[in-house]
Amino acid sequence: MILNPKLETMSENSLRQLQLERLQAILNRVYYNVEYYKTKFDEIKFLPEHLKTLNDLKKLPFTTKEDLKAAYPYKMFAVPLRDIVQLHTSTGSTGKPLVVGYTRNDLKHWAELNARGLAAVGVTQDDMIQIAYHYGMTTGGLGFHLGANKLGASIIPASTGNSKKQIDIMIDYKTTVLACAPSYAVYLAELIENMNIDLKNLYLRIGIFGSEPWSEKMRETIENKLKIKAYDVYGLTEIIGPGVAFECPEKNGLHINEDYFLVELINPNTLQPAKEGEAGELVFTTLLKEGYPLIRYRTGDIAFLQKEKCRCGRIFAKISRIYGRSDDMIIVKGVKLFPSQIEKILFTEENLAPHYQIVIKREKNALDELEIKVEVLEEVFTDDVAGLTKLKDRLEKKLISELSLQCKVSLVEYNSIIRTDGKTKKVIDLREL
Ligand code: DLL
Repeated sequence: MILNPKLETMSENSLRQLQLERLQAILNRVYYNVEYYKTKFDEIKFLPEHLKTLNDLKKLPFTTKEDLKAAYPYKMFAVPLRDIVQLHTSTGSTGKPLVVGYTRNDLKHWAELNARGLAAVGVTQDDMIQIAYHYGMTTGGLGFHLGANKLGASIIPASTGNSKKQIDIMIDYKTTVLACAPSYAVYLAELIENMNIDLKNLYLRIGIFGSEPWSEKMRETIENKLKIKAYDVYGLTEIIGPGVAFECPEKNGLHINEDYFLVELINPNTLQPAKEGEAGELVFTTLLKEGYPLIRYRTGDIAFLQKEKCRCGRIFAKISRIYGRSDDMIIVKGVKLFPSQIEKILFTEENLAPHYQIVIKREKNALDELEIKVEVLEEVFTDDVAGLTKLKDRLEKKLISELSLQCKVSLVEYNSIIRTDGKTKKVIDLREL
């Protein structure tokens, strides 16, 4: 179902006109309310009224994650704190997280965007939706919650974890829609299989999965094991959380909510627009955000952009699945992290050599496993076994606490991690998506 046909199926001309008006307004808002943007625009002598066409946006500089980090915690906010009604934070950056703020209008819009995505794949007020994204500082749980609430579906705010209980809930409360990370859906499906639960006891019909990369093969596995239809949904905290783009029943790309977000695709090396038909880095400009508006934000996410009209009737352009990242962010069990975060913790210890490798595995029937192999200095490795065990335990504790993720540390002999003359491969991802 198309939740908001007036907007989702408007003509190309009306959409571009609406985007232009909203862009002019948001440039004014950031120029006069966010010091960072005023400085950036002043450097190139750009005033908001200089924007006459959508193409003029290209004159403005990109905003990067580094810029947002430097603005910690509130310097990117475009309204006084008294107008902010909710805060969220992103995971995945080194040190302090990014803090994003929502005004009451932002929350209203966020609800609309997520409701569109849910309606698109057939969720209605007759559904019982189990939201097994984390409810907390990250955006998954509460983002879907707002959307499902707007739609009038019955919400089970299950949050993450406690998998057996999730399955009990699914059966007893007659869940019809499951929203969670795709790797968690595979895990739950395999657990259901291993527990010999007859699928007749389940009422599930739709799955809405995002927040990490997944593949057509994973879609097939989930659909076959749970006998549901599985859909992709994309978003990021900085832009709003879930609700940036969603799949429709055509299942060949995710519609960007283009009346809220202006999309560009760039070559991450040249920073020029990606060539027609080429993959590139997604760049978004928020068109209506009040609390935390961003202009030309480089997401780091690599995808294709499809502009042909979709058979579902929506006008909005589609992105392909996310193929990778232009930086080295990795996503393990839905938790986003950078090798530099791990490195920083390792180097708080004296007896380690500066050589490490991050290995990610996914055994069958299991969730992702994170192993950190790190070399110990030659003189330390041989003598003191008890000392090594203590070092390993200490490192594991620090890493688990910093990353909020279970992980195993393996202390290895000096010189056992292969050196190359160029960039050493720090991340070995053995998962097959
Ligand atoms: O992951 C928001 C979200 C929650 C989206 C629930 C969908 C469902 P962050 O934690 O800020 O926000 O992480 C954003 O996750 O830049 C991508 O690299 C990755 N990502 C999000 N959705 C997808 C997806 C949420 N469908 C980062 N496919 C983004 C691949 C995804 N990667």
